[in-house]
Amino acid sequence: MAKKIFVLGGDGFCGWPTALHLSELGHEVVIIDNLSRRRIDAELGVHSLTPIAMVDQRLDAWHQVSGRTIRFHYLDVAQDYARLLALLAEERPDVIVHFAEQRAAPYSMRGPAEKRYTVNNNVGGTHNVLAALVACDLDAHLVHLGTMGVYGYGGAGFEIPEGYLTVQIHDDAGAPHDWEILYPTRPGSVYHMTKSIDQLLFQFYAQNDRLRITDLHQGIVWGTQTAETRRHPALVNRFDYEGEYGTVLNRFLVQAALGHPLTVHGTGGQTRAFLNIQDTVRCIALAVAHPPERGDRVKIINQIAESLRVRDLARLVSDLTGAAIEYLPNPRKEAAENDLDVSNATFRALGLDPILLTDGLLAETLEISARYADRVDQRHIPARTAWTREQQAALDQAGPIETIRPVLPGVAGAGR
Ligand code: NAD
Ligand code: USQ
Repeated sequence: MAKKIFVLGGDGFCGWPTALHLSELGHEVVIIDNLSRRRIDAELGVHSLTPIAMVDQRLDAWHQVSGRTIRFHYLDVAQDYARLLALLAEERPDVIVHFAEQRAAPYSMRGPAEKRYTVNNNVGGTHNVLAALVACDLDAHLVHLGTMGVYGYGGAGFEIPEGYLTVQIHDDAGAPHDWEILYPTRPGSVYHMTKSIDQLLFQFYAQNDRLRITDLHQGIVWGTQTAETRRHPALVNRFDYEGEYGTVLNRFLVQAALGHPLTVHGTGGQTRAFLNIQDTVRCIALAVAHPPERGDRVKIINQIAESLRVRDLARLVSDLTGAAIEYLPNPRKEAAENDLDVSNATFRALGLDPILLTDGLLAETLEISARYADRVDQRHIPARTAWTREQQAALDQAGPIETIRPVLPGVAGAGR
């Protein structure tokens, strides 16, 4: 059934292809975004690897290729509560997909200004949405993008469940009681901490106001294009490659295309969960189609395809391209080695057959990396933000990494 869907943060890396996919499925999509991500690029002096069009050009191109209309509202969900409330009250969407947060862990650790911005923006924005839903008595399904990082990547020898953990407590008389609690959070950055706080906000509003909420604990998204963004050059998705917003696999692919050594932090023993962007949009469509009932607890779903160690990822990319691998001082405070076994039972049961790294799409992302290699500013490749003063000193001493050699000779941009 076609629904009216607000996509908060619909100009971003996950939000844009999701808005297109939901529109393609026949839903009425309205994007809400304050374009802060584009402004942060300007602040950092970088831009997306891919040349992303302005919002109105994107929407025109979508109308041209699909005949469908997506509307756009320029609005800051964290700062402009009154307009958010008015818009919800007037439009009364069936679903709100909420991507509108500052999502880079390194950016959130740059300094007090970025820490405060990340907390105020993410927690304030999420709470505004919840308060507004109650204020205008709107029973919309809120689908929020959370993160695997709330679990803390613990390798305790068991599969991390989907959001809840059954624990046994003994009362004063010694009798055991089973309790289901939110899985204890252990965020590793200010950004990840905001997602932990979001979880508590959701728990409260689901319990107190019977809001229908799905929280998707997503792993690291890789790739850039989806079936819809491939349909016109002006629909191309953004691609972050630099040290603040670039995520590890996409960074490795760009580095390989440039002949830059792959920047492994520490031993590369960190295990993380990964998901292709095409599966992000599929999962969100599945979550939209399967809302919780009013009065249900928050539905928490892990949105991941597979787990890998960073050094194995580097080896995979190196085997494919011949790229050199460089082990660097780790700028982050994180376990040097961890296991990560995560359940993705819900999406699998709903029919998701996730794309794996071995399925051939790495080559497409590599091709895009090579095609736009001219646009890379190599000064922005190294990670420059450390988690602690001591790590910052070590990082500053390490200096810039030199480019070693081209690995894709003959491809435009290789070897710069
Ligand atoms: P992104 O930065 O590309 O997109 C976020 C969008 O939200 C941007 O367009 C930005 O302008 C907008 N936005 C931010 N604050 C806003 C505000 N106050 N009001 C209105 N718009 C605002 O990030 P992304 O990679 O698309 O991530 C989207 C969501 O998915 C985030 O919540 C992130 O935490 C989560 N997530 C992302 C990944 C990943 O690998 N990219 C993985 C797991 C979870
Ligand atoms: N890493 C490297 N080399 C690099 C970049 C990163 O070794 O050049 C390492 C990091 O130290 C870390 C791992 O790779 O151990 C992942 O880093 P990342 O930057 O790819 O991902 P992260 O900071 O965890 O954040 C990203 C998204 C965030 C999302 C999260 C999902 O930016 O929005 O919430 O992935 S998850 O990691 O599953 O929590």
